[in-house]
Amino acid sequence: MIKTALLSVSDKTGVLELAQSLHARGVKLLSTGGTAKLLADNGLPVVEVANHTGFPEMLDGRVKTLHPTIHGGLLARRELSEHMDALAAHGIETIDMLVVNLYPFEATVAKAGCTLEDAIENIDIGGPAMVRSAAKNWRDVVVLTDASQYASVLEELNARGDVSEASKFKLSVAAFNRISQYDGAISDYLSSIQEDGTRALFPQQTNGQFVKLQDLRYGENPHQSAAFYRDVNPAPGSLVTAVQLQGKELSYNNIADADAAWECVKSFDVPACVIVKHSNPCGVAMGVNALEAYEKAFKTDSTSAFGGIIAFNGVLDGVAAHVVSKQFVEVLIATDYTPEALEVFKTKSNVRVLKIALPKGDGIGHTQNQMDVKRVGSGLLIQTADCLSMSRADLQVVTVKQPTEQQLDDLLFAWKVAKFVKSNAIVFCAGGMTLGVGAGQMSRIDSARIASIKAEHAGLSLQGSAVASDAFFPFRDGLDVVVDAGASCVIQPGGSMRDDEVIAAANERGIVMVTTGVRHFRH
Ligand code: 93A
Repeated sequence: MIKTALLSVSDKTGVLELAQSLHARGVKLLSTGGTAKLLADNGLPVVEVANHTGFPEMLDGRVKTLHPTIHGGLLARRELSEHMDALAAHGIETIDMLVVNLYPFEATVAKAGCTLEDAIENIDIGGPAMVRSAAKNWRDVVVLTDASQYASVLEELNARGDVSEASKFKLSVAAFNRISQYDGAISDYLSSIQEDGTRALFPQQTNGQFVKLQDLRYGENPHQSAAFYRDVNPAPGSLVTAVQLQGKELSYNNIADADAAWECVKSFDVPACVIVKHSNPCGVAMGVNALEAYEKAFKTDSTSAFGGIIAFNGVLDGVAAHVVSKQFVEVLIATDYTPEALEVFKTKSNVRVLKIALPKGDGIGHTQNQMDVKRVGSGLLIQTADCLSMSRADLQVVTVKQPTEQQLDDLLFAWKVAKFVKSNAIVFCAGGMTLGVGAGQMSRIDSARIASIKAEHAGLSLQGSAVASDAFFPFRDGLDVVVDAGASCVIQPGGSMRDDEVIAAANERGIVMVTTGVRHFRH
């Protein structure tokens, strides 16, 4: 039975409605300054913690609830007579429900210009102390640490007059998770403050704040166990925000490939389609609509597209869905589907259909501000995500021959795709579609050979095509391979010791070469 509840929240969302329902059930309300004021202003009878403990809030509110009357009331085990006798001896009442959300530390330090003093003042001490007391004593105390929990607890109270043991345990676990997250954020922030007072991009320690989304059936291979986690605060428009509308459970490889496809397709600001196999794009194209983009992307490498992951950066309509459904597809991603499109895939119940909203704002671009993490032995490599994009103004023409408008468009398209292809990457393109993709080879010349062989197998002409190389050509041999195959222009970072030799070769072969000054290794 819940007789007394203590409410102390920084984020006041939903707390008034919760308090009203508790009051209607005859629950006595205790509360701290700001929360008490809100409840009292709305006509609820509420006892201020200061009156309850007989001790005023002090030190600018730093000491509000840190009092034996509060912690005794939360920690006493109701079934132990010694505990209850101790409470009685000191005139302490039990507190059966605790509703707390903490000073907004994370939001404060996320603000530009946050000073160390701002951050420190937003470290909640009394809130986490109460949460820990209540969560430790979970059999006797219901602990709510997030507004999203109010509705289900009220529902349970209304239905059965009490909160079940299972729910109380879950809430306790959620409470300790929240405290660990909170402390993690504090320790990450403080560890990032450098000697000169500025904040390092990478903290001295990292508490890897992730939330488990699901266990996976297995990992990359069936003998490996696996699970899927998301960041506590996922970037808008990232894969973890996807809603699965139908189909089998996503596998480890599905998720990895879906991420590669989605990140690539998201980087286009016109209708585009990306088909991924084994984390490499095997077909990428732009079109007037989803259908045209898909048909062009499929043409690049229809063999590899079998069983692929297909992503669109817009809504998939019935016509396009009908054409896509003719191929074997593992995962389909779009920003949305028309009812006709969904109808098409209903009959193919194995196809995993995902819907992901593009991030608001410009709506395009690589997921920003994400850290890229790679496990090495017992260590961790962390880097900022490769989210650099390139425009015409960034390009430098290094050959005698100057590019046409069409060639510049093709080169920028090829460059955009190359960024998402495993190194060494060589990508032939023309007319807004890939013609041949050479990925993941240990030598650039082999990637070039593979890309041209694949175009030939697909029956695509490379005459006049544009080629992107994700890093510089160390020798002229790789360049000769792509020009022999028909390329008329090349985009590459430049910066090789033998740039002169490579540029001379481009001039000798009569092609256009532009350099970007940046490379896009991807491993
Ligand atoms: O300053 S504190 O660390 N010291 C306390 O004793 C204390 N008790 C509750 N912060 C404390 N709180 C926090 O106050 C709660 O966690 C909550 O976030 C906030 C609610 O304050 P108010 O009701 O005055 O708006």
